[in-house]
Amino acid sequence: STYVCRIQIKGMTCTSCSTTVESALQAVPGVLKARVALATEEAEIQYDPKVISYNQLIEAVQDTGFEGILIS
Ligand code: 9UX
Repeated sequence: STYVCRIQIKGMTCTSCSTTVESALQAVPGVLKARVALATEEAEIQYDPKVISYNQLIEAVQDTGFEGILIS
């Protein structure tokens, strides 16, 4: 089974920023799909909760240098 979560991302100012975060999330084991929208400052991530937790997803966002906040 898979879960979907959203993470608010602060500090992105250009599409290169959002692509950086999106690519980083897509490379994380357990992530099936990740989209990052610059306009809404949100990531939507489909993931396998047996492999990764949403706290670890937020950490993956923080590792790119942007601030990630769980919203749902
Ligand atoms: Mo361009 Mo986004 O330097 O930080 S990648 S603004």
